[in-house]
Amino acid sequence: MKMSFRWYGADDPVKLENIRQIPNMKAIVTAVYDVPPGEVWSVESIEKIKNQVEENGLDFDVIESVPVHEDIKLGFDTRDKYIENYKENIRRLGKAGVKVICYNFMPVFDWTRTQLDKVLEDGSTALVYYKEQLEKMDPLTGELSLPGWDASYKKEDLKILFDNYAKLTEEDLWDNLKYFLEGIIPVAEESGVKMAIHPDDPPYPIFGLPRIITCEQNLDRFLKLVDSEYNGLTLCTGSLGCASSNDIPKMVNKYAKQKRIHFMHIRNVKNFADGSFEESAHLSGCGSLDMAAIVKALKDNNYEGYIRPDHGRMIWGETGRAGYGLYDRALGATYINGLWEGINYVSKR
Ligand code: DNO
Repeated sequence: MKMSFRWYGADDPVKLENIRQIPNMKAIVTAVYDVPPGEVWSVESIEKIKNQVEENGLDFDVIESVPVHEDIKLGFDTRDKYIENYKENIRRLGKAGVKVICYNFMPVFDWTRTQLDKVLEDGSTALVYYKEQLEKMDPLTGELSLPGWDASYKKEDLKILFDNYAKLTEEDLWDNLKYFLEGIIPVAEESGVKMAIHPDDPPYPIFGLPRIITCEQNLDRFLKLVDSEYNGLTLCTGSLGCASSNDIPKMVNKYAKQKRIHFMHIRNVKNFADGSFEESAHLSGCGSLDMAAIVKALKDNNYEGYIRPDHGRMIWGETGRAGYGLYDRALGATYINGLWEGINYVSKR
């Protein structure tokens, strides 16, 4: 495995100089943030972030994300133009040495939470998703905003998008995903870049919008849409794990064995009976997931892809981008390193 860390570019309050001091930190996960979704990334912008990363002794290996334009998800006629742009981004990133691209196929919104600063018992704050709060949220106000979301939508755009999605079934979304993959995967193969879809978070439809990358059955279906090693997964333990029906160690074991996981997002989540959840510290005892079983499943299958500690709580008075502070994610990386070393040690005895 290769340990990595997400960095939001020069504006990120978390600095590369600090990230590089986390033990075993090897690679940076980042993106070009100066162009709207659907457009081609300039070679200059790609080179600029690559240089910043490499000047700090880290590898520029993983992109999260190259966003997929909504016209592709909706299957509009204009999609071919956006797919061409996407292919060009893959080519340019491959030339710059990128090994993995993470993306998602969630309509309109990326990962969703109902509160970003829930104070936990120990005084830290965390991202949470409470069913009760969700029911009171109106996505059409345009006031919802989370790190990673496309913040450019205006109220009017959202209304049009929602109307368009109202006409789209889950099967249509599958067809549109297949069409997209058939376009891009051959280019990914030629460019030596592994594509790694991120699961839907939470893994079920919300606000009436369809979501399909949600469970083992659907991941099986996804991998068959284009049966290439370059069509793979970002296995996000927290996104899939907030549905208690998903057996995460089993899924990690299965897809790692098939060599279809290229990127792991590792974090824990505390689930409640009504489907609500809180993002907890990484340690197994703090949430609902068995983190040792997850790391063991990777180790057992000689996982050689990337791992990044996922969302952290805000601790020690840190302020910044919710879920993406330095301290708790660094603790997460250290915990994952510890599990990896421990499991390795025991398995060799
Ligand atoms: C959340 C992230 C997601 C992820 C995208 C991939 O913190 O894991 O926003 O980057 O879904 O496209």
